[in-house]
Amino acid sequence: MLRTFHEHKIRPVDSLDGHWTLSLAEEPNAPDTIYVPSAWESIPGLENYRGKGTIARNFKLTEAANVRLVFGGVSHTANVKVDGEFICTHYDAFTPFEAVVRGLDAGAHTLEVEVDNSFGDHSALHKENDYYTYGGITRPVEIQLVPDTFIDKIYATPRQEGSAWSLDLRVTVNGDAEGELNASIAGKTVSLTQNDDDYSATITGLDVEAWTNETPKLYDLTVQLNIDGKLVDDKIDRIGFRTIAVDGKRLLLNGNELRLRGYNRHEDHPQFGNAIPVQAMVQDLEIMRDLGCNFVRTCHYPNDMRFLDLCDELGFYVWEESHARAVPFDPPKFDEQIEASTREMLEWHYNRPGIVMWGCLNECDSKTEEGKEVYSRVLGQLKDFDPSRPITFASNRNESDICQGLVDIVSVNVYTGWYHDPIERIGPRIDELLGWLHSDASHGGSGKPVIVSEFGGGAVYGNRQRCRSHWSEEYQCDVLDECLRVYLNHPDIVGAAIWQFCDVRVTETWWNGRPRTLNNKGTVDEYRRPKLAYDTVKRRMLEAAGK
Ligand code: ADA
Repeated sequence: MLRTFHEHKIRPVDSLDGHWTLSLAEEPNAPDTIYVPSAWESIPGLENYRGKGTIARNFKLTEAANVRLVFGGVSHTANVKVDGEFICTHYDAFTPFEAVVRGLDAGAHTLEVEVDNSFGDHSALHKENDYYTYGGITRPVEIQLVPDTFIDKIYATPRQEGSAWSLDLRVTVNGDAEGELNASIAGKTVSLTQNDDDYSATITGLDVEAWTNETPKLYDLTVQLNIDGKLVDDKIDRIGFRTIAVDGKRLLLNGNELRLRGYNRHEDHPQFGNAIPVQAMVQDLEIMRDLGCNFVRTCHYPNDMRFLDLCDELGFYVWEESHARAVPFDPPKFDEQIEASTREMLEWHYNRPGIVMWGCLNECDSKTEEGKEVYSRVLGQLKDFDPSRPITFASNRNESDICQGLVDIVSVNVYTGWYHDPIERIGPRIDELLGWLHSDASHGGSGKPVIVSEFGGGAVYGNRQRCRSHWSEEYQCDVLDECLRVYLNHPDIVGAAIWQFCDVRVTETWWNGRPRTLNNKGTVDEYRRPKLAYDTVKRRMLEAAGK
């Protein structure tokens, strides 16, 4: 299943997860089957495979039908063919996509996905980096049978009106037939009005409980499509009623001050690559909850839809960002690929209450006029699509950043105590940076809320040293203790996200400065074994939460 709940009661849906055939262009001795979803690096012998492969299976239709194939994620490029005919291509491991094939006959059909995880000019966002680009169909796949005209996307935006709530709805359909749409939630049903490109309605006077991290109450929203008086299609999503707003230097959730405490988390696991099973996702969130966190940043790309669902269910505030970590802006495919990653994230993840801000372009060029043009474009894309959420990006350009006028929330990655300066400078350094930010010199950042979006230090699991040197668990503990003491209690900082939740694999080119070819800044190691810092982080987080 693509989600943690059923999205349809009327539309027939089947999972295509399971064993598919595998053939790898440059590895003729590879096994001839692979489980979907998985990363091919988890197959013995393929730990370092980078290149092309074809992953295929058959599916059967009992009668002629229109088929909608939905891929949660293919890493990183997919060319989809049905019965040998090219259907669509998609780039980027981290956004879902669909392939619609109309009028397929009854009987058996082949589905082939040519997958490519190679680097080069064809890939501006997936490249050698401080995290790993795996290969394969790494998220679930579904087959859905759809009528000629079917429900495509639902965009639901909650609004608070005193003690009651309302919900603005926009629904798109795929197909030409004139239909009638209705939507139901929390005991109310409305008909939607047809506009040029979509359908819309506002459901008012909803007597619902607000969504917060302590009361993560979700309500089923059901949209149904009737054509010629006959019910032909449906789609269900889950809505949490909450608002998120910026008020001067503060962040407000449902009108109340919100402070964020948590982690940056990569989708990475030594056994599963980026194809993390749902039970392991749950455990990651349970660990973060135990640590006293309420916040997770999906660095540096959109996450698996099931992980976002779990955040909604368990009550985690999420910063989700489109895919880009410290990439240059001039590769031939950059403009097209960053636009698509950003648009697809917004289209597929819009309704999640957990997501309280959108981000983009982590640690890119935010200090030149050319760079600013790109920031302005991508941040503008986020804001135009969704004015209901604040926007941000994580900057490492310090006092030379010129893009802080473009965001609602200023976010800074600060590694005092690790890459530069001793631990004693953690407090003074953030105050220097805030001093600059709230002055005229900051190009428009003054007076905005601030998140320290990355900080921390590396520790190799098991490396205990009484001399507390770099890479020891003791040193990491000292850095995090001081960072959390300062950042969690600072009146001008609304959020702090430790870099990072767990140790993660990096590409081979990053071996220098990355012992074990892992980024070792996790509070838990790659197998989620707690390091010495675990209890320190927990104490500081719980203190800050008043627990
Ligand atoms: C940056 C970057 C992270 C990671 C981190 C580090 O801030 O955003 O992806 O590379 O540094 O570990 O140095």
